[in-house]
Amino acid sequence: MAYKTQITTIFFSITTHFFLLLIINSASSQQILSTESTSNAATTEDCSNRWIHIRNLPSRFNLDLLTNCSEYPLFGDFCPYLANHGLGQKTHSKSRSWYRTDPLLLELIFHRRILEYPCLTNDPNVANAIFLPYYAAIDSLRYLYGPDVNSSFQHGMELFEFLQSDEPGIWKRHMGHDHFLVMARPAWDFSQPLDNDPPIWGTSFLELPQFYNVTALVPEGRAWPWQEHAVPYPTSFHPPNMACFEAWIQRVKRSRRTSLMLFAGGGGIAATPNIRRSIRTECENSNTSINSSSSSSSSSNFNVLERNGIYSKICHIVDCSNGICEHDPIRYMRPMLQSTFCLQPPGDTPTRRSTFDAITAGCIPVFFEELSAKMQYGWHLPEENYAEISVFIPKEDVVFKGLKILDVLMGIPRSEVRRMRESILELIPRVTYRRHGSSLGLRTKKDAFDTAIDGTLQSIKDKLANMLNHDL
Ligand SMILES: *[C@@H]1O[C@H](CO)[C@@H](O)[C@H](O)[C@H]1NC(C)=O
Ligand SMILES: *[C@@H]1O[C@H](CO)[C@@H](O)[C@H](O)[C@H]1NC(C)=O
Ligand SMILES: *[C@@H]1O[C@H](CO)[C@@H](O)[C@H](O)[C@H]1NC(C)=O
Ligand SMILES: *[C@@H]1O[C@H](CO)[C@@H](O)[C@H](O)[C@H]1NC(C)=O
Ligand SMILES: CC(=O)N[C@H]1CO[C@H](CO)[C@@H](O)[C@@H]1O
Repeated sequence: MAYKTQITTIFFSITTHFFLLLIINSASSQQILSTESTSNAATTEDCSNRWIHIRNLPSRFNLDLLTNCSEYPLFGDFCPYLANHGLGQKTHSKSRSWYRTDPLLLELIFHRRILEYPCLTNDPNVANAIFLPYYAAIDSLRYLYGPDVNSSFQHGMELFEFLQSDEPGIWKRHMGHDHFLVMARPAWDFSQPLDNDPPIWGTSFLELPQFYNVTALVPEGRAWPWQEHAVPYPTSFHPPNMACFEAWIQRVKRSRRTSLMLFAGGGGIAATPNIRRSIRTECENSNTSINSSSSSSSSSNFNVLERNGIYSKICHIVDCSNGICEHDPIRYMRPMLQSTFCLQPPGDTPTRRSTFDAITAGCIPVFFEELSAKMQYGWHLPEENYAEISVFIPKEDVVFKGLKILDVLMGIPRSEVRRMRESILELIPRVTYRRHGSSLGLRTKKDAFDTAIDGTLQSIKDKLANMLNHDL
C-alpha cells in the first residue's frame, strides 16, 4: 500500500512537471518562431534543420506504463527508479550529481530531456524529426516477463494503429522515415523473427515492416543494425551544473591509480571456458602486491607506469553477482577511480553499462570483442578514436591461446597510458546524461543526449535525401 501512494506521488509530480514544461516550451518555441522574421538570426540559424516535433501520444503509451512498475514479478519492481524523472533516487541526501539510475529508465530520461530541447515545434509540417514518446522497453516487459509472452509479435501494433488513425498526415508526410523513439534495452530483445513458433525470446518490434522506417535509439544494436542506432547506457552521474561537473573531472584527474586492472561484474563461475572465467582465473592467480624484484621483464614496467611508484594491486575484482552493484554506484565507482584499466568482457550480450561508468571514472576500457563498443557507439565514441581511448584484446586469444591480459596491459608504455587517459577525460561530457533543468553553463557542453539528437537528425536527413534520390 505504501508503494501505491509513493507511485501515485511520483506519477503526479511527473505529470505536473511534464505539463508545466510543455507549456513553457511551447511558449519559447512560439517566441523563437515569432522572432524569426525580425532580427534574431542566431536563434533561427541554430534551429534550422533541427526542429523536432513531439508526437502527442495517449498516456497509455508512456505515463500509464509507469503506474504498473511493481507488477512484473519476473523482472522486479522498478518503482524506486522512477524518482527524479527516471534518474532514480540520489545516492545520499547531500549528493548533487549521483543517482541510483536504472538503464531501463532511459526512455523517461530522454523524454524529460527533450522537453527542454531548444528547437521544439508544435507544427509537425515544419519539423525535421518527429519524436515518439513511447516507453517501448517498459511496455515490452509484459511480453518479455509477463502474461503476453505468447503474443510478442504484437508489440508495437497498437502504436502503429494509433499513428495511422490519429492525424495520419504526420506519418504519411515521410512515411515514418522522420520518426524516432528510444528503446531502452538491447535490440536483441525486440528482434524475434515473426515466424518463430513457439516464441523463443523477445518481441518483434524491430522485425515489423510497419516500423522499418523508424529510427530506434537503443543501448545496444544488432551485429547488422538497420533501424536502430546505439546510444550510451545512462550511468549514475548526472551533474546539475558546471561546478559539479568540473569538480568530478578534477577528482578523476587527481585520483591515484593503485590497481593496474579492474573487473566489476559477475559471472565467470561456470566451468565452460569463457572470457569472464579467464579474467577471474588470471586475477586470482596474480599477486596482490607487486614484487619489484620479480624477474619477469614486463614487471619492470610497473615502476614506470605510475608516477607514485608501483601499483599496490595488479587486479581488482568487484563482485557484482546477483545485481548487487546495479543501483549502488559507490561499490564500483571508487575502485574504478583507483584503476588504470577497466575490463569490459561481454556477458549475456556484448555491451555493458560498465563501459560508460569506466569512462566516467577515467579508467581506460579494455574490450574483448568489437561488438562491445566499436561497432555500436559511432556517434558518441567515433570509431577512428578507439586506439586512443581503449585497449582491444580478442577474447579468443585469451580464452584459447593463453594470452595474458596482464602482459598486454603491462606492455603499454606509461606515456601512452597517460595520453589515453587524457583522451578519455575529453569523452566524459559526451557519455554523461546531465541532469534535466541543468545550468545554462553546463548546457554549452554537448552531453550524451545532445549527441544522440545530433546523430538522429543527421541520420534522418540522410534517409530523406536518399528517398528523394530514389524518386528521381
Ligand atoms: C497494469 O496492471 C493491471 C493489473 O495487473 C492490468 O490490468 C493493466 O492492464 C496494466 N496496465 C498496463 C498499462 O500495463
Ligand atoms: C504460452 O504458450 C505456451 C505453449 O503453448 C504455454 O505452455 C504457456 O502457458 C503460454 N503462456 C501464457 C502466459 O499464456
Ligand atoms: C517505408 O518507406 C517505404 C519507402 O521508402 C514505403 O514504401 C513504405 O510504405 C514505408 N512503410 C510504412 C509502414 O509506411
Ligand atoms: C619479493 O621477492 C623477494 C625475493 O624473491 C622476497 O624475498 C620477498 O619476500 C618478496 N616480497 C613480497 C612482498 O612478496
Ligand atoms: C598468491 C600468489 O599467486 N602468489 C604468487 C606470487 O608470485 C610468486 C612468484 O613471484 C609465486 O610463487 C606465488 O605463488
